[in-house]
Amino acid sequence: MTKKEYFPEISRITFEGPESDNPLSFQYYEEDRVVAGKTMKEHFRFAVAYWHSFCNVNSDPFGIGTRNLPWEKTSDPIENAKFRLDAAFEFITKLGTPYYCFHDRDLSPEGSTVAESEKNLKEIVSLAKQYQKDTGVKLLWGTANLFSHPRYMNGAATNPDFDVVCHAAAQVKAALEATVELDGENYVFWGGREGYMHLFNTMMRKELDHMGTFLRIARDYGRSIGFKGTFLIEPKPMEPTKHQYDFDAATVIGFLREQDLIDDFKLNIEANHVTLASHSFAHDLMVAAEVGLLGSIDANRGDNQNGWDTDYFPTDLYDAIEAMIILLDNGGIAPGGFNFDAKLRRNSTDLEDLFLAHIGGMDTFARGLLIANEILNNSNFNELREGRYKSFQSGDGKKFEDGKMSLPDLRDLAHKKGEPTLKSGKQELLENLINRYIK
Ligand code: XUL
Ligand code: CO
Repeated sequence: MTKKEYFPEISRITFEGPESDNPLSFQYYEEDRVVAGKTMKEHFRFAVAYWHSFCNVNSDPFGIGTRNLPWEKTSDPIENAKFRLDAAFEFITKLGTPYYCFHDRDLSPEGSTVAESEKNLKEIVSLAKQYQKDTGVKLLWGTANLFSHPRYMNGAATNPDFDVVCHAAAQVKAALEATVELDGENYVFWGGREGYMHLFNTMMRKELDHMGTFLRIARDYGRSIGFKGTFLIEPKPMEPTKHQYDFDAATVIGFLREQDLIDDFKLNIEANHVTLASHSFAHDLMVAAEVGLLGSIDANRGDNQNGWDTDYFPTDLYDAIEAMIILLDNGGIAPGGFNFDAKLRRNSTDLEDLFLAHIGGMDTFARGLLIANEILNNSNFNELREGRYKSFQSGDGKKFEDGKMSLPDLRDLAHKKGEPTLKSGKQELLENLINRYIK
């Protein structure tokens, strides 16, 4: 890509290694380097989030935007959408992520009717298809924005008004078609306003069933138009609602089982959403991975001093190591990936800041991967865990696991064996072990 219209000072970001002091280079992310049998590019399948990177002007509830978007050149929103696309592909190819992700309304503006919105989206999608072909950049996932428009103030699929549910369906139908047209590998549902603001003006059971019905018909339509990828639900406990139905990984897994969606849906785990639910990022990754439902990752982080979804770029090495230990054990993330659902701070106003932020995120995970791989290969990390359960490997413990023991059987064993000896959990040993590998 030789175009230099929007980021003229910046050329393709390359790997220069940890010794380099060039902030516009990768210190750890070396896309072709093979680690644990796969290139780094294949491990992460990094994606740029269209909304934060190309639409967000860094406004907050207390002030207007501070970020100048040079692609917002005219008063015609469709023309701007085309400039934005041009800028997006210039940025993505210079950064070198293989994927991007979008909401329908990030790509093209809402029209005054459903048909006009559909026409706008189709027009930009046909251009995006050409950009993808020219650059080799691919679509990790598409989604529909069912939370910004005032009509969704009481929810989308769970809105108490059926007319709103129909509008949500129209948007999902068009967004699914756009995703299929662009060969998207996944499709995301983030239920931003699928929840409640007050428990007693809400029929929670009815709304959950509506959500299940909505997701089943969306899945069926997606499959009918040739979508072969994974449908993903992105848990979040709250914000913008007081309570969001897709609270955390465990809640969503229960819902998918109850609603007969488990074969087509997996989870898109976002770090800052998990911490909002008072878990660690690693916790929800593990909850999803252990039942084969870890679909994709929205990479970002919260702030220990703030209780909201700050969407910082991920720079916490320790979190990245924990995540990569789980990812390596999981056999990777494909066909999902790592989408930077992260935004610049309001006072990050230089054009290069968008590059610096992504470079930091990619390097943090690449370094995390290298360290996690060392830990798994060269230490007794997994044996420490497995060893704690060795009493279930054979004999009566194994019989219990196999469901072949009754409560009285166990009582008799307890009586016979007497008081168990205390066995250390070795937590400090494990924590020290991880730190020893951070070099
Ligand atoms: C909001 C959020 C969304 C979803 C897609 O917190 O994470 O951007 O990722 O709708
Ligand atoms: Co997200």
